[in-house]
Amino acid sequence: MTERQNTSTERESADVVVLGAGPAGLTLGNILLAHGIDCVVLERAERAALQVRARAGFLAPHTVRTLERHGLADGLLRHGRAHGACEFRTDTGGFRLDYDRLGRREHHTVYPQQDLVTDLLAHYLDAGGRIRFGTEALAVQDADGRRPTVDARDAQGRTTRWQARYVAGCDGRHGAARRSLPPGALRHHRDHGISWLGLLAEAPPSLDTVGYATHRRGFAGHMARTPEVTRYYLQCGRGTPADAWSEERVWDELDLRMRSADHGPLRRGRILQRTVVDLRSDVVEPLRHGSLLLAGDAASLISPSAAKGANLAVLEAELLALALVDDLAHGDAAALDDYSRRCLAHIWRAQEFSHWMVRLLHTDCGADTGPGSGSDAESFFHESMRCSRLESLRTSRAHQDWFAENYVGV
Ligand code: RFL
Repeated sequence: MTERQNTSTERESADVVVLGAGPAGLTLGNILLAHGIDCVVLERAERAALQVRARAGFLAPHTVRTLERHGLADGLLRHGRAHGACEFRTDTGGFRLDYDRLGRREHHTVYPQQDLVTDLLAHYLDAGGRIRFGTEALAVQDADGRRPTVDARDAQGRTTRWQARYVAGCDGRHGAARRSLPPGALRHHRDHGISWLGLLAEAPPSLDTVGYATHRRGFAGHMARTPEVTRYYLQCGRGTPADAWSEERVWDELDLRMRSADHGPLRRGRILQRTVVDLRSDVVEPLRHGSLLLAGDAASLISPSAAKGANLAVLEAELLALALVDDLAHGDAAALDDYSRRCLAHIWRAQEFSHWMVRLLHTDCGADTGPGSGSDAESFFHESMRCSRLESLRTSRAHQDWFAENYVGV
Protein backbone atom coordinates (compact mmCIF):
# COMPACT_ATOMS: atom_id res chain seq x y z
CA MET A 1 0.00 0.00 0.00
CA THR A 2 1.43 3.41 -0.95
CA GLU A 3 0.12 6.62 0.47
CA ARG A 4 1.54 10.06 -0.30
CA GLN A 5 1.72 12.43 2.66
CA ASN A 6 1.50 16.19 2.44
CA THR A 7 5.32 16.09 2.88
CA SER A 8 7.54 14.56 0.17
CA THR A 9 7.95 11.34 2.19
CA GLU A 10 5.90 8.42 0.94
CA ARG A 11 4.55 5.80 3.32
CA GLU A 12 4.53 2.10 2.59
CA SER A 13 4.18 -1.01 4.69
CA ALA A 14 5.12 -4.68 4.86
CA ASP A 15 4.96 -7.19 7.69
CA VAL A 16 8.70 -7.76 7.40
CA VAL A 17 11.07 -5.16 5.99
CA VAL A 18 14.36 -6.85 5.07
CA LEU A 19 17.41 -4.59 4.79
CA GLY A 20 20.00 -5.87 2.30
CA ALA A 21 19.92 -8.33 -0.61
CA GLY A 22 22.99 -10.41 0.18
CA PRO A 23 22.89 -14.16 0.95
CA ALA A 24 21.20 -13.46 4.31
CA GLY A 25 18.49 -11.05 3.11
CA LEU A 26 17.63 -13.02 -0.02
CA THR A 27 17.48 -16.41 1.72
CA LEU A 28 15.21 -14.84 4.32
CA GLY A 29 13.04 -13.09 1.73
CA ASN A 30 12.60 -16.26 -0.30
CA ILE A 31 11.56 -18.40 2.68
CA LEU A 32 9.14 -15.73 3.96
CA LEU A 33 7.60 -15.39 0.52
CA ALA A 34 7.18 -19.16 0.17
CA HIS A 35 5.23 -19.14 3.44
CA GLY A 36 2.97 -16.31 2.33
CA ILE A 37 4.50 -13.65 4.62
CA ASP A 38 4.23 -10.10 3.31
CA CYS A 39 7.78 -8.73 3.00
CA VAL A 40 9.92 -6.27 1.06
CA VAL A 41 13.70 -6.15 0.54
CA LEU A 42 15.42 -2.74 0.48
CA GLU A 43 18.82 -2.88 -1.24
CA ARG A 44 21.25 0.01 -1.67
CA ALA A 45 22.94 -1.38 -4.81
CA GLU A 46 21.46 -1.82 -8.27
CA ARG A 47 20.69 -5.37 -9.43
CA ALA A 48 23.51 -5.45 -11.99
CA ALA A 49 26.11 -4.54 -9.36
CA LEU A 50 24.89 -7.24 -6.95
CA GLN A 51 25.16 -9.93 -9.59
CA VAL A 52 28.88 -9.35 -10.17
CA ARG A 53 30.07 -8.71 -6.61
CA ALA A 54 32.63 -11.51 -6.10
CA ARG A 55 33.24 -12.59 -2.51
CA ALA A 56 32.73 -16.04 -1.02
CA GLY A 57 32.81 -19.31 -2.89
CA PHE A 58 33.00 -22.20 -0.44
CA LEU A 59 29.57 -23.38 0.66
CA ALA A 60 29.31 -25.78 3.58
CA PRO A 61 27.16 -28.94 3.27
CA HIS A 62 24.73 -27.46 5.81
CA THR A 63 24.29 -24.41 3.56
CA VAL A 64 23.61 -26.56 0.51
CA ARG A 65 21.08 -28.68 2.42
CA THR A 66 19.34 -25.56 3.74
CA LEU A 67 19.03 -24.00 0.29
CA GLU A 68 17.93 -27.35 -1.16
CA ARG A 69 15.22 -27.71 1.49
CA HIS A 70 13.67 -24.43 0.33
CA GLY A 71 14.04 -25.09 -3.40
CA LEU A 72 16.82 -22.51 -3.74
CA ALA A 73 19.71 -24.74 -4.75
CA ASP A 74 19.07 -25.53 -8.44
CA GLY A 75 21.95 -23.41 -9.75
CA LEU A 76 24.51 -24.53 -7.23
CA LEU A 77 23.58 -28.19 -7.60
CA ARG A 78 23.90 -27.85 -11.40
CA HIS A 79 27.07 -25.75 -11.57
CA GLY A 80 28.77 -26.03 -8.16
CA ARG A 81 31.80 -28.28 -7.86
CA ALA A 82 32.61 -30.60 -4.97
CA HIS A 83 35.79 -29.69 -3.16
CA GLY A 84 37.31 -31.74 -0.37
CA ALA A 85 41.05 -31.18 0.05
CA CYS A 86 43.48 -28.58 1.30
CA GLU A 87 47.23 -28.37 1.31
CA PHE A 88 49.55 -26.66 3.76
CA ARG A 89 52.95 -25.45 2.57
CA THR A 90 55.50 -24.55 5.22
CA ASP A 91 59.25 -24.10 5.73
CA THR A 92 59.55 -27.76 6.63
CA GLY A 93 57.62 -29.14 3.64
CA GLY A 94 53.99 -29.54 2.78
CA PHE A 95 51.13 -31.85 3.53
CA ARG A 96 47.67 -32.46 2.12
CA LEU A 97 44.47 -33.16 4.02
CA ASP A 98 41.63 -34.82 2.12
CA TYR A 99 39.07 -33.48 4.54
CA ASP A 100 36.22 -35.12 2.66
CA ARG A 101 37.61 -38.43 3.96
CA LEU A 102 38.09 -37.18 7.51
CA GLY A 103 35.71 -36.18 10.29
CA ARG A 104 32.17 -36.42 8.96
CA ARG A 105 33.45 -37.09 5.43
CA GLU A 106 31.78 -34.03 3.97
CA HIS A 107 32.93 -31.62 1.29
CA HIS A 108 32.41 -28.01 0.27
CA THR A 109 30.53 -26.96 -2.85
CA VAL A 110 32.42 -24.28 -4.73
CA TYR A 111 29.93 -21.81 -6.16
CA PRO A 112 30.72 -18.10 -6.45
CA GLN A 113 28.68 -15.89 -4.12
CA GLN A 114 27.61 -13.61 -6.99
CA ASP A 115 26.08 -16.62 -8.76
CA LEU A 116 24.23 -17.62 -5.60
CA VAL A 117 22.94 -14.04 -5.19
CA THR A 118 21.87 -14.02 -8.86
CA ASP A 119 19.93 -17.28 -8.35
CA LEU A 120 18.30 -16.12 -5.11
CA LEU A 121 17.27 -12.82 -6.70
CA ALA A 122 15.76 -14.52 -9.76
CA HIS A 123 13.87 -16.96 -7.54
CA TYR A 124 12.53 -14.17 -5.33
CA LEU A 125 11.40 -12.01 -8.25
CA ASP A 126 9.87 -14.96 -10.14
CA ALA A 127 7.84 -15.77 -7.03
CA GLY A 128 6.49 -12.20 -7.02
CA GLY A 129 8.75 -10.85 -4.27
CA ARG A 130 8.95 -7.10 -3.67
CA ILE A 131 12.40 -5.55 -3.78
CA ARG A 132 13.60 -1.95 -4.09
CA PHE A 133 17.02 -1.73 -5.70
CA GLY A 134 19.07 1.45 -5.42
CA THR A 135 17.36 2.18 -2.10
CA GLU A 136 19.36 2.88 1.00
CA ALA A 137 17.88 2.29 4.43
CA LEU A 138 18.79 5.29 6.57
CA ALA A 139 17.60 4.31 10.03
CA VAL A 140 15.27 2.00 11.92
CA GLN A 141 13.00 3.77 14.41
CA ASP A 142 10.80 2.53 17.25
CA ALA A 143 12.33 -0.95 17.25
CA ASP A 144 11.29 -1.35 20.88
CA GLY A 145 7.62 -1.03 19.92
CA ARG A 146 5.29 -3.19 17.81
CA ARG A 147 5.30 -0.88 14.77
CA PRO A 148 8.93 -0.12 13.84
CA THR A 149 9.62 2.06 10.83
CA VAL A 150 12.48 2.28 8.35
CA ASP A 151 13.34 5.48 6.51
CA ALA A 152 14.83 4.80 3.09
CA ARG A 153 16.06 6.95 0.22
CA ASP A 154 16.14 5.93 -3.43
CA ALA A 155 18.66 6.90 -6.10
CA GLN A 156 16.57 9.95 -7.07
CA GLY A 157 16.66 11.20 -3.49
CA ARG A 158 13.00 10.36 -2.75
CA THR A 159 12.40 9.16 0.78
CA THR A 160 9.95 6.53 1.91
CA ARG A 161 8.95 5.58 5.45
CA TRP A 162 8.27 1.85 5.68
CA GLN A 163 6.12 0.63 8.51
CA ALA A 164 6.61 -2.98 9.57
CA ARG A 165 5.86 -5.53 12.21
CA TYR A 166 9.51 -6.70 12.13
CA VAL A 167 12.69 -5.35 10.56
CA ALA A 168 15.39 -7.85 9.54
CA GLY A 169 18.82 -6.23 9.49
CA CYS A 170 20.74 -8.15 6.81
CA ASP A 171 22.63 -5.11 5.54
CA GLY A 172 26.12 -6.05 6.61
CA ARG A 173 28.58 -4.47 8.93
CA HIS A 174 28.10 -0.85 7.87
CA GLY A 175 24.35 -0.97 7.39
CA ALA A 176 21.48 0.94 8.95
CA ALA A 177 20.50 -1.92 11.29
CA ARG A 178 23.74 -1.75 13.24
CA ARG A 179 23.61 2.04 13.30
CA SER A 180 20.09 1.86 14.79
CA LEU A 181 20.93 -0.46 17.69
CA PRO A 182 20.09 0.91 21.13
CA PRO A 183 23.04 2.29 23.09
CA GLY A 184 23.10 -0.77 25.39
CA ALA A 185 23.74 -3.30 22.57
CA LEU A 186 27.02 -5.14 23.06
CA ARG A 187 29.54 -5.43 20.27
CA HIS A 188 32.38 -7.85 21.01
CA HIS A 189 35.23 -6.91 18.72
CA ARG A 190 38.62 -8.31 17.83
CA ASP A 191 41.12 -6.91 15.36
CA HIS A 192 43.57 -9.66 14.41
CA GLY A 193 46.05 -6.99 13.32
CA ILE A 194 46.51 -8.71 9.97
CA SER A 195 45.51 -7.66 6.46
CA TRP A 196 45.14 -9.64 3.26
CA LEU A 197 45.26 -8.46 -0.30
CA GLY A 198 42.39 -10.44 -1.83
CA LEU A 199 42.87 -11.08 -5.54
CA LEU A 200 40.71 -12.57 -8.25
CA ALA A 201 42.81 -13.82 -11.13
CA GLU A 202 41.66 -14.70 -14.61
CA ALA A 203 43.55 -17.97 -14.39
CA PRO A 204 42.56 -21.59 -13.85
CA PRO A 205 43.28 -23.00 -10.38
CA SER A 206 46.90 -24.08 -9.97
CA LEU A 207 46.19 -26.70 -7.30
CA ASP A 208 43.36 -29.20 -6.96
CA THR A 209 43.18 -28.19 -3.30
CA VAL A 210 42.79 -25.05 -1.20
CA GLY A 211 46.39 -23.89 -0.69
CA TYR A 212 47.60 -22.36 2.59
CA ALA A 213 51.24 -21.24 2.57
CA THR A 214 52.96 -19.91 5.65
CA HIS A 215 56.12 -17.95 4.93
CA ARG A 216 58.36 -15.52 6.79
CA ARG A 217 57.24 -12.84 4.29
CA GLY A 218 53.62 -13.55 5.20
CA PHE A 219 50.72 -15.86 4.42
CA ALA A 220 49.61 -16.71 0.87
CA GLY A 221 46.42 -18.56 -0.05
CA HIS A 222 44.87 -20.19 -3.13
CA MET A 223 41.17 -21.00 -3.52
CA ALA A 224 39.42 -22.26 -6.62
CA ARG A 225 36.38 -20.35 -7.83
CA THR A 226 35.60 -21.50 -11.39
CA PRO A 227 37.64 -23.33 -14.06
CA GLU A 228 38.64 -19.88 -15.38
CA VAL A 229 38.95 -17.79 -12.19
CA THR A 230 40.97 -18.33 -9.01
CA ARG A 231 41.06 -16.40 -5.74
CA TYR A 232 44.43 -15.71 -4.15
CA TYR A 233 45.33 -14.00 -0.89
CA LEU A 234 48.58 -12.31 0.09
CA GLN A 235 49.16 -11.06 3.61
CA CYS A 236 50.15 -7.40 3.44
CA GLY A 237 50.93 -4.60 5.87
CA ARG A 238 47.95 -2.80 7.44
CA GLY A 239 47.10 0.25 5.32
CA THR A 240 48.66 -1.10 2.10
CA PRO A 241 46.67 0.30 -0.86
CA ALA A 242 45.08 -2.42 -3.00
CA ASP A 243 47.01 -1.25 -6.07
CA ALA A 244 50.38 -0.93 -4.31
CA TRP A 245 51.89 -3.93 -6.10
CA SER A 246 52.20 -4.40 -9.86
CA GLU A 247 50.71 -7.58 -11.35
CA GLU A 248 54.22 -8.95 -11.82
CA ARG A 249 55.10 -8.30 -8.18
CA VAL A 250 51.86 -9.98 -7.08
CA TRP A 251 52.64 -13.14 -9.06
CA ASP A 252 56.33 -13.17 -8.01
CA GLU A 253 55.28 -12.84 -4.38
CA LEU A 254 52.68 -15.60 -4.75
CA ASP A 255 55.28 -17.86 -6.40
CA LEU A 256 57.74 -17.20 -3.61
CA ARG A 257 55.36 -17.70 -0.70
CA MET A 258 53.55 -20.67 -2.29
CA ARG A 259 57.02 -22.14 -2.93
CA SER A 260 56.39 -22.77 -6.61
CA ALA A 261 60.01 -23.76 -7.07
CA ASP A 262 59.34 -26.87 -4.94
CA HIS A 263 55.67 -27.55 -5.69
CA GLY A 264 55.23 -26.46 -9.33
CA PRO A 265 54.43 -23.13 -11.00
CA LEU A 266 51.26 -21.09 -10.55
CA ARG A 267 49.12 -20.45 -13.62
CA ARG A 268 49.30 -16.72 -14.09
CA GLY A 269 46.61 -14.48 -15.55
CA ARG A 270 45.17 -10.99 -15.47
CA ILE A 271 44.22 -9.72 -12.01
CA LEU A 272 40.50 -8.95 -12.24
CA GLN A 273 39.86 -7.61 -8.76
CA ARG A 274 41.86 -6.48 -5.73
CA THR A 275 40.42 -5.90 -2.25
CA VAL A 276 42.28 -5.28 0.97
CA VAL A 277 40.64 -7.19 3.81
CA ASP A 278 41.56 -6.33 7.40
CA LEU A 279 41.06 -9.48 9.43
CA ARG A 280 38.54 -8.43 12.04
CA SER A 281 35.82 -10.25 13.91
CA ASP A 282 32.91 -8.99 15.90
CA VAL A 283 29.65 -10.22 17.36
CA VAL A 284 26.59 -8.17 18.28
CA GLU A 285 24.81 -9.47 21.34
CA PRO A 286 21.88 -10.06 21.49
CA LEU A 287 20.77 -10.37 17.86
CA ARG A 288 17.26 -9.20 18.69
CA HIS A 289 16.37 -5.73 19.89
CA GLY A 290 12.59 -5.63 20.12
CA SER A 291 11.28 -5.75 16.54
CA LEU A 292 14.74 -5.45 14.97
CA LEU A 293 16.55 -8.73 14.29
CA LEU A 294 20.04 -9.09 12.86
CA ALA A 295 21.38 -11.80 10.54
CA GLY A 296 24.53 -12.38 8.47
CA ASP A 297 27.42 -9.91 8.60
CA ALA A 298 25.16 -7.43 10.40
CA ALA A 299 24.99 -9.90 13.29
CA SER A 300 28.56 -11.04 13.25
CA LEU A 301 31.57 -10.25 11.16
CA ILE A 302 34.03 -13.10 10.82
CA SER A 303 37.50 -13.07 9.32
CA PRO A 304 37.52 -14.88 5.97
CA SER A 305 40.28 -17.27 7.14
CA ALA A 306 37.89 -20.22 7.48
CA ALA A 307 35.24 -19.26 4.87
CA LYS A 308 32.36 -19.09 7.32
CA GLY A 309 30.65 -15.72 6.64
CA ALA A 310 28.26 -16.62 3.84
CA ASN A 311 27.50 -19.96 5.47
CA LEU A 312 26.53 -18.38 8.78
CA ALA A 313 24.43 -15.86 6.85
CA VAL A 314 22.32 -18.63 5.27
CA LEU A 315 22.03 -20.57 8.53
CA GLU A 316 20.82 -17.51 10.45
CA ALA A 317 18.47 -16.45 7.66
CA GLU A 318 16.68 -19.81 7.75
CA LEU A 319 16.34 -19.75 11.55
CA LEU A 320 15.02 -16.20 11.42
CA ALA A 321 12.61 -16.89 8.56
CA LEU A 322 11.05 -19.91 10.23
CA ALA A 323 10.78 -18.06 13.54
CA LEU A 324 9.03 -15.13 11.83
CA VAL A 325 6.65 -17.53 10.06
CA ASP A 326 5.80 -19.16 13.40
CA ASP A 327 5.03 -15.78 14.91
CA LEU A 328 3.30 -14.02 12.04
CA ALA A 329 1.36 -16.97 10.61
CA HIS A 330 0.71 -19.04 13.73
CA GLY A 331 1.00 -16.60 16.63
CA ASP A 332 3.81 -18.63 18.21
CA ALA A 333 6.69 -16.40 19.34
CA ALA A 334 8.82 -19.08 21.04
CA ALA A 335 11.34 -19.53 18.19
CA LEU A 336 11.70 -15.78 17.77
CA ASP A 337 12.38 -15.41 21.48
CA ASP A 338 15.07 -18.06 21.17
CA TYR A 339 16.54 -16.78 17.87
CA SER A 340 19.45 -14.87 19.33
CA ARG A 341 20.56 -17.64 21.68
CA ARG A 342 20.47 -20.31 18.95
CA CYS A 343 22.42 -18.22 16.45
CA LEU A 344 25.02 -17.07 18.94
CA ALA A 345 25.93 -20.69 19.72
CA HIS A 346 26.79 -21.23 16.02
CA ILE A 347 28.46 -17.85 15.68
CA TRP A 348 30.84 -18.32 18.61
CA ARG A 349 31.80 -21.80 17.41
CA ALA A 350 32.61 -20.43 13.95
CA GLN A 351 34.49 -17.50 15.49
CA GLU A 352 36.57 -19.86 17.61
CA PHE A 353 37.60 -21.98 14.62
CA SER A 354 38.23 -18.96 12.44
CA HIS A 355 40.42 -17.47 15.16
CA TRP A 356 42.32 -20.75 15.40
CA MET A 357 42.91 -20.60 11.62
CA VAL A 358 44.19 -17.02 11.85
CA ARG A 359 46.76 -18.09 14.41
CA LEU A 360 47.71 -21.18 12.43
CA LEU A 361 48.39 -19.27 9.22
CA HIS A 362 50.26 -16.15 10.30
CA THR A 363 53.73 -15.71 11.65
CA ASP A 364 53.08 -12.30 13.21
CA CYS A 365 49.67 -12.67 14.75
CA GLY A 366 48.55 -9.28 16.06
CA ALA A 367 45.89 -10.94 18.21
CA ASP A 368 48.66 -12.11 20.50
CA THR A 369 50.05 -8.67 21.14
CA GLY A 370 49.67 -7.35 24.64
CA PRO A 371 51.68 -5.80 27.41
CA GLY A 372 55.32 -6.77 27.06
CA SER A 373 54.73 -8.55 23.76
CA GLY A 374 56.44 -7.90 20.45
CA SER A 375 59.76 -9.01 21.90
CA ASP A 376 61.86 -11.63 20.14
CA ALA A 377 61.08 -14.07 22.94
CA GLU A 378 57.34 -13.51 22.51
CA SER A 379 57.55 -13.97 18.72
CA PHE A 380 59.63 -17.11 19.17
CA PHE A 381 57.02 -18.48 21.56
CA HIS A 382 54.15 -17.77 19.17
CA GLU A 383 56.06 -19.18 16.20
CA SER A 384 57.03 -22.37 18.03
CA MET A 385 53.44 -22.97 19.08
CA ARG A 386 52.25 -22.37 15.52
CA CYS A 387 54.74 -24.89 14.12
CA SER A 388 53.75 -27.40 16.76
CA ARG A 389 50.07 -26.93 15.86
CA LEU A 390 50.84 -27.56 12.18
CA GLU A 391 52.91 -30.62 13.04
CA SER A 392 50.05 -32.00 15.11
CA LEU A 393 47.68 -31.40 12.19
CA ARG A 394 50.11 -33.19 9.88
CA THR A 395 50.52 -36.26 12.08
CA SER A 396 47.50 -36.70 14.36
CA ARG A 397 44.42 -38.38 12.91
CA ALA A 398 42.34 -37.11 15.84
CA HIS A 399 43.44 -33.55 15.12
CA GLN A 400 42.71 -33.99 11.41
CA ASP A 401 39.21 -35.27 12.17
CA TRP A 402 38.59 -32.26 14.42
CA PHE A 403 39.87 -29.94 11.67
CA ALA A 404 37.69 -31.53 8.98
CA GLU A 405 34.57 -31.36 11.12
CA ASN A 406 35.06 -27.66 11.85
CA TYR A 407 36.32 -26.74 8.40
CA VAL A 408 33.17 -27.85 6.56
CA GLY A 409 30.76 -27.24 9.42
CA VAL A 410 28.84 -24.23 10.65
P1 RFL B 1 26.32 -8.90 2.33
O1 RFL B 1 26.62 -9.96 1.34
O2 RFL B 1 27.35 -7.88 2.62
O3 RFL B 1 24.97 -8.19 1.90
C1 RFL B 1 24.51 -7.05 2.56
C2 RFL B 1 23.72 -6.24 1.56
O4 RFL B 1 23.20 -5.08 2.20
C3 RFL B 1 23.34 -3.96 1.33
N1 RFL B 1 23.33 -2.77 2.17
C4 RFL B 1 22.26 -1.97 2.30
N2 RFL B 1 21.05 -2.00 1.72
C5 RFL B 1 20.15 -1.05 2.07
N3 RFL B 1 20.43 -0.07 2.96
C6 RFL B 1 21.65 0.01 3.56
N4 RFL B 1 21.90 0.98 4.45
C7 RFL B 1 22.62 -0.96 3.23
N5 RFL B 1 23.89 -1.20 3.63
C8 RFL B 1 24.30 -2.29 2.98
C9 RFL B 1 24.63 -4.22 0.59
O5 RFL B 1 24.67 -3.52 -0.65
C10 RFL B 1 24.57 -5.74 0.40
O6 RFL B 1 23.98 -6.10 -0.82
O7 RFL B 1 25.93 -9.54 3.76
P2 RFL B 1 25.24 -10.96 4.13
O8 RFL B 1 24.00 -11.21 3.32
O9 RFL B 1 25.17 -10.95 5.58
O10 RFL B 1 26.31 -12.06 3.63
C11 RFL B 1 27.56 -12.17 4.23
C12 RFL B 1 28.61 -12.59 3.19
O11 RFL B 1 28.53 -11.74 2.07
C13 RFL B 1 30.02 -12.56 3.78
O12 RFL B 1 30.03 -13.07 5.09
C14 RFL B 1 31.00 -13.41 2.94
O13 RFL B 1 31.17 -12.86 1.66
C15 RFL B 1 32.34 -13.53 3.64
N6 RFL B 1 33.34 -14.23 2.81
C16 RFL B 1 33.30 -15.60 2.69
N7 RFL B 1 32.33 -16.33 3.32
C17 RFL B 1 32.25 -17.67 3.16
O14 RFL B 1 31.37 -18.30 3.76
N8 RFL B 1 33.13 -18.34 2.33
C18 RFL B 1 34.13 -17.69 1.64
O15 RFL B 1 34.88 -18.35 0.90
C19 RFL B 1 34.25 -16.27 1.83
N9 RFL B 1 35.19 -15.56 1.17
C20 RFL B 1 34.30 -13.49 2.10
C21 RFL B 1 35.23 -14.19 1.28
C22 RFL B 1 34.37 -12.09 2.20
C23 RFL B 1 35.34 -11.39 1.51
N10 RFL B 1 35.36 -9.99 1.66
C24 RFL B 1 35.17 -9.10 0.58
C25 RFL B 1 35.30 -9.44 2.99
C26 RFL B 1 36.21 -13.48 0.58
C27 RFL B 1 36.28 -12.08 0.70
C28 RFL B 1 37.36 -11.35 -0.05
